[in-house]
Amino acid sequence: MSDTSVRTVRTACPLDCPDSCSLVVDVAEGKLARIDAVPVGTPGSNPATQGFICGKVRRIGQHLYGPERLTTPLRRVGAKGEGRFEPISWNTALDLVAEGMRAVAQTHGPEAVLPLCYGGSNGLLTQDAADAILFRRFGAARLLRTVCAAPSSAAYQALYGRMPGVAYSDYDQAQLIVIWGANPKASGIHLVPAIDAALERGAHLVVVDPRRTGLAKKAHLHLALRPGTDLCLALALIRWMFHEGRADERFLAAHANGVDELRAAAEPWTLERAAGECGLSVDQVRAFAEVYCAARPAVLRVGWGQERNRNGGFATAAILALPAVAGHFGVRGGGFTASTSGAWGGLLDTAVDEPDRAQRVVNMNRLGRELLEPEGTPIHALFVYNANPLATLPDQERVRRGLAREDLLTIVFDAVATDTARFADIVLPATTFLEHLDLHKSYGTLALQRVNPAVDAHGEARCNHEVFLDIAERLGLVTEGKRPSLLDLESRVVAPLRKAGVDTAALELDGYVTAPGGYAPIPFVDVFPRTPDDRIDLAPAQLAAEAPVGLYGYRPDPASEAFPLALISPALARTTSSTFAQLIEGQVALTLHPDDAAARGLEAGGAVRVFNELGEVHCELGLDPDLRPGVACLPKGLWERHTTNGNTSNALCPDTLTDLGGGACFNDARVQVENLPARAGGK
Ligand SMILES: Nc1nc2c(c(=O)[nH]1)NC1C(S)=C(S)[C@@H](COP(=O)(O)OP(=O)(O)OC[C@H]3O[C@@H](n4cnc5c(=O)[nH]c(N)nc54)[C@H](O)[C@@H]3O)O[C@H]1N2
Ligand SMILES: Nc1nc2c(c(=O)[nH]1)N[C@H]1C(S)=C(S)[C@@H](COP(=O)(O)OP(=O)(O)OC[C@H]3O[C@@H](n4cnc5c(=O)[nH]c(N)nc54)[C@H](O)[C@@H]3O)O[C@H]1N2
Ligand code: SF4
Ligand SMILES: [Mo]
Repeated sequence: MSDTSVRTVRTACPLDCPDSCSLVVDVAEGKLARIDAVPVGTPGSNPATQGFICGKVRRIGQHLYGPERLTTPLRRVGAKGEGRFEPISWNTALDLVAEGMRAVAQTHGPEAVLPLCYGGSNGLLTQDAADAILFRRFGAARLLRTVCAAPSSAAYQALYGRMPGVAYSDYDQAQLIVIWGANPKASGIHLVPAIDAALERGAHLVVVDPRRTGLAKKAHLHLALRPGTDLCLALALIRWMFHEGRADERFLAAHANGVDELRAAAEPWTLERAAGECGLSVDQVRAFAEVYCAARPAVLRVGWGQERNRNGGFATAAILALPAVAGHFGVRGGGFTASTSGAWGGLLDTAVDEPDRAQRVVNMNRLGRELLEPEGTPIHALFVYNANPLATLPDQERVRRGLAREDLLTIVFDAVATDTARFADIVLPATTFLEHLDLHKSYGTLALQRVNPAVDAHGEARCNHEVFLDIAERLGLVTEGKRPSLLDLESRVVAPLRKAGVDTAALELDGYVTAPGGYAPIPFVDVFPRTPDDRIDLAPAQLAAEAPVGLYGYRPDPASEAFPLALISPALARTTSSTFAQLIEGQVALTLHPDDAAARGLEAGGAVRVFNELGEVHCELGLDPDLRPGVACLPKGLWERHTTNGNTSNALCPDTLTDLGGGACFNDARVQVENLPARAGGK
């Protein structure tokens, strides 16, 4: 092959990652030859990219053309879960899916069909697009997409109406950076250079995380709190500021409602009480409070680690309240950064305007329970796309038992043969973002970009748009001539932006479009809360109504004598949730602090059993002195192959819900660890 056959395509990464890199792809004979960041200074590229991308996407060729890639539709021939399939044609597969859905609807009603999707593609044209046309017109049950970000979004929406926060590029202006419940070194790597630049200039860094992460090692102060106690820490800072005269009363009077309610909620949280609950020293908490008030500008990056527990919603709310109480807004580099996905003020939401009439609502965090002991219309058909529920949802053993139901019609539509796909009746091969058109709004920056198809679809893979509309046609839900194209949906998505005066022409020119307030707005200068009265609401009535134990109410640690260790499951640099995990060779170890291992007579490299009342995982043990004692760690997103008995951390995660938003409580898993008797391994 000669070099002249290589063409170059500009595109953007719509994976579930906050950074949304602008990419350049070299294509040879329709296949991926090379993928990398657009070089620094390339006109129109998302400035956050800064000329580099993560290793996962640089090696995405292994995912595109690896042995797990699905290339044809498949029909199950073995028992459920056994993973024996035969290839079938697309026509047969689509007929079978449509007939199956019709048959379930005739016998049990359309709400017995549950579409299940989450973060596989964050593109605006691969979810809430043609899928919404199909499932809403069909009358399927409605999925609450709560596995991630639900409690944070509820808090952010209620306090600030999701007002945009501080851009990555403004971190180098800050004198203090607080990284709270986030690990940008793995999960949003483009924030790291700005933090490094600020540190070089003499800025202070505080990290709040039960692990001594890479950034925590560089921090001036690392608060290795007990998981799930962030609410106590944030409220203690708030109380201290009010008591010590450090609260910015003028800013609060001008811009916030609910100040007295917040002050009252914080009142019980003295530094001593919070330190006790968080497992920190009083001096550490006081030092944090002092530096947080003294340094200006101060910026706080709130991640998702603090939300994945029973107190996650109010923890995020109290953290987001800190810059308001301290008066940190109004200067470049001052305030907070949270998800930017709602920062477009409703101008960029969905491609379709289809009423959702479903009465049956299913919280995805309870999938196992809903499949086995339903709280409404029983589910008889499950359509999985953009998700890998067996690997990613809580209470894995229940999910697996649910998927194993012989009477459940399961369709799995994915690019690779996931663990979930093994339980399918019909498997449909999907294209990846390098093979189809999409539109992507970043959730860490304020860039909207077009995702251009770069390489040929591998095998017979097809994109979500085409497949959902093909099924809809077979079910008589879309009539010929009324079938929208991808470009139709794209223009519907951007229409409200155009109407609001935003120039969207850049999308067609490989450029990015930014939100109405600009790419790097200064909060309280360029942008303001999007609440009904444009003020911060520190005591939102809707949150009070939803709260299980009152506004900013704290629920204690669920640990017991039998299960004393808190299991956390943070992100791996090598995966995006469960995506790309098939490329991790060998098994993955559970890590413990050396003291916790020694107390149990466990050794590094030994086979252990991690267990609680929900399930058990058999795997290898690793020692990690950077872990807070009392905390065990087994990363999220693993596949069955990564442990000896096929269970992952999700088998130990309860399907209880967060205080706000119905979110997942992954980090409320409490476990015990013991040596695995020699014969207990294997499955
Ligand atoms: N133990 C534990 N588990 C967790 C968490 C935790 O903290 N602890 N956190 C979780 C978090 S943060 C999240 S966001 C969830 C993610 O949960 P999921 O969304 O279930 O996980 P992903 O790995 O993102 O799965 C996406 C799947 O979609 C497929 N896909 C990608 N693009 C397309 C497409 O265009 N079409 C179709 N049809 N399929 C496509 C991918 O190949 C992949 O298999 O997992 C949660 N799971
Ligand atoms: N490489 C990579 N990048 C990703 C992902 C991935 O899987 N891999 N996932 C993407 C997705 S879906 C999401 S939602 C984001 C998540 O982005 P982040 O929230 O940055 O996710 P993590 O890297 O898991 O970092 C969370 C940190 O919180 C800590 N933590 C755990 N429990 C607590 C707690 O109770 N309190 C506090 N303060 N900290 C706690 C963990 O030790 C961990 O270091 O990242 C996205 N980016
Ligand atoms: S996963 Fe994140 S860091 Fe990697 S290319 Fe995509 S946007 Fe960039
Ligand atoms: Mo997530």
